[in-house]
Amino acid sequence: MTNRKILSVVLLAASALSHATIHPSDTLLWLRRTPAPGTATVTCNRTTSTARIAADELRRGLGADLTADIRIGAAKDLSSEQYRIDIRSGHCVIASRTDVGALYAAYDLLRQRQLRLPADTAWTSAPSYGLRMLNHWDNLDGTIERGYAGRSLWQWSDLPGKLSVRYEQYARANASIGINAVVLNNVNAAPEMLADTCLRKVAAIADVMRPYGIRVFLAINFSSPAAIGGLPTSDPLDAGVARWWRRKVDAIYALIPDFGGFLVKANSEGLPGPQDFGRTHADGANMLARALAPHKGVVVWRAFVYSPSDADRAKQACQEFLPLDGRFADNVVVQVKNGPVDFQPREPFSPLFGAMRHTAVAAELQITQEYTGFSNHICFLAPMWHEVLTADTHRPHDGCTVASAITAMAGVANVGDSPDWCGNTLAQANWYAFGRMAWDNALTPQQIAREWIALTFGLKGKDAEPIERMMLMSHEAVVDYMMPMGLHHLFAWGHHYGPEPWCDVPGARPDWMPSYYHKAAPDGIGFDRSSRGSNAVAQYADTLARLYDSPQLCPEKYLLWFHHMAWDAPTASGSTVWDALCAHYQAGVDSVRAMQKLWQAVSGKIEPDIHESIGRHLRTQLRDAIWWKDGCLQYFGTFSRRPLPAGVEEPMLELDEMRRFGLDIDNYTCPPRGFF
Ligand code: GCW
Repeated sequence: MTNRKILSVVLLAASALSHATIHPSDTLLWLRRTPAPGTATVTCNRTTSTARIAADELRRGLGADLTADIRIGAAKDLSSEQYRIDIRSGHCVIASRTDVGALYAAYDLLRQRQLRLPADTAWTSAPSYGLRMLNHWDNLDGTIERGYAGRSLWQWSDLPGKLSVRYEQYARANASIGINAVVLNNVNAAPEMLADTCLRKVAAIADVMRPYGIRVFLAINFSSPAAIGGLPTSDPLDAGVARWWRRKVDAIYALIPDFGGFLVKANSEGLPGPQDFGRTHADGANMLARALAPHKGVVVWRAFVYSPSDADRAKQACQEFLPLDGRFADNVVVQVKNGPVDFQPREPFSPLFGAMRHTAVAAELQITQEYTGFSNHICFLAPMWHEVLTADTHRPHDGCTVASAITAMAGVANVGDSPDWCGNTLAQANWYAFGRMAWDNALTPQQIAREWIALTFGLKGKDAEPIERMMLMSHEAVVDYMMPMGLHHLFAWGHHYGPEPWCDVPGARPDWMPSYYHKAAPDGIGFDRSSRGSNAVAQYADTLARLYDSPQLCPEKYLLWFHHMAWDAPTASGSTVWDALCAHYQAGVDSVRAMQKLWQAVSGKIEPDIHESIGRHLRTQLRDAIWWKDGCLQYFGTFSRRPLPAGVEEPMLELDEMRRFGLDIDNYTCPPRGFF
């Protein structure tokens, strides 16, 4: 049998094992391993619902060998969400200023107990950021934009009368990792979200979230005054428009006294915004901020903007937002995606971090795997986020990281109504990691992976090692088989799953075409953002601009992001650009095989149906990794006209065959039948 045929048999067998049952413990996420119920003695000096939840969690989860005393309000020296835990006397004392501080302490204590902390310990913990928020891209019709775990959690037609049990489970999971805000709906927002009937439904969800310390936000459509208010305009400087928003906001707070505020996507991808009326982002944001300020609400204004006209999309957010630095109201936070383009498998950090010095800035990360293989591929995202958070912006001086330049973290949720919440068990780790990093930005991916594996599978030390290694290598694997060396946006049109670097849709926006980004041609590959090209490098601090500007000094992982390189140009590793590119694609495929072996090594140590199900995901991932490698290398090979170097496997599929199914969204989960 040829290679292709052997793989074909394996993969067809794999796809025959479709849809196994979900393990019941999956629904409990990382909270599944609490010991015997009702055994611990816990006292608490408050009776609010939040305090009661904290005490009940400890009663259920602590075990009989420890008693606990929760003292809320005593610790005046602590900040509002901070807590102190002291178990040195063999009796546990939890001190906090607020009841939500005690709730976070309870979850932390349970986590530490499962991780087997030393018995004589005391520690204090406070969040790195005050706003730790999930953004749902959920629509009112129950669909989720870029969601890969079923339909929306929010059962709009049942609300406000009927509450799904999942709402409270969701609130609990979030609180257990410190998430304190959720935006319920898609940033591509329907104006109807603000209709009175909808707001009553939102209020019912907010009532469930409140005891868990979670404030509800809504994404709004900027033209709501005209769309649902009957006004002739939505111009933010129009007095009638400002009045309409004030009344709307007052009405929301009458229903939801702790409402968080608005998330706004404006003048981006066809959505309305202040620029439609000749106004700036600051004009728009500040008008909303004035309406929210009396209630202590905030406006989270997204910086994800790009227009079809500009020569380099990566530069546009800075061009639009930097001139407005310092002009946003105090209760406005500008939310910036981690990279300058769009949640690609790897991007350098957005130069807005560190540059917006007089504006509150949030980092927006994507937990849902729009660009990293959906919930089909195993890709632990903590290493990518860590890379961004620890990047040195050199602004205002060396050593100032992205983590220190931001005041909030937002994550685009990967949660849906599927029984395992996220599409597969391993994808739950990304939700967990986001919360943990937003609480403590000094945590490393390894620490988070260890915690999560222990909490989820009950495995530690040597037993946990294969899973830990698999998780920690998975992001780099995805980068290697999809878009190594700084390549980006090679995705198939529309669905963003498989490769389509050859995509050419007549009449489409150039910046929606992969060729805009990879610029592959007989003379080489990559986007020239150096000082000889679009000069996007100049948006970074001088130290970085100099580094990125030089093809010799630029880190290889960003080489083709910043440079158009000749195919034969040498790279830092000594090989040519073409050979290095081929080696990365092959390494991606090899890494997935290595991940399969690591996963095999824990068979028998975790629930069989979960093991089986992740095994299937990995087989799909291997198939897709080969699809990516073969598609990209063969296509780029039409320009490089160079052979595959030694060690790189021959392609399994002809380029023409791949071109045929590249657009076929229905086939993307098994592209294509009879492929191998
Ligand atoms: O990455 C792109 C997605 C869009 C999304 C947009 C955004 C919600 O493909 O689906 O729209 O980003 O972040 O606004």
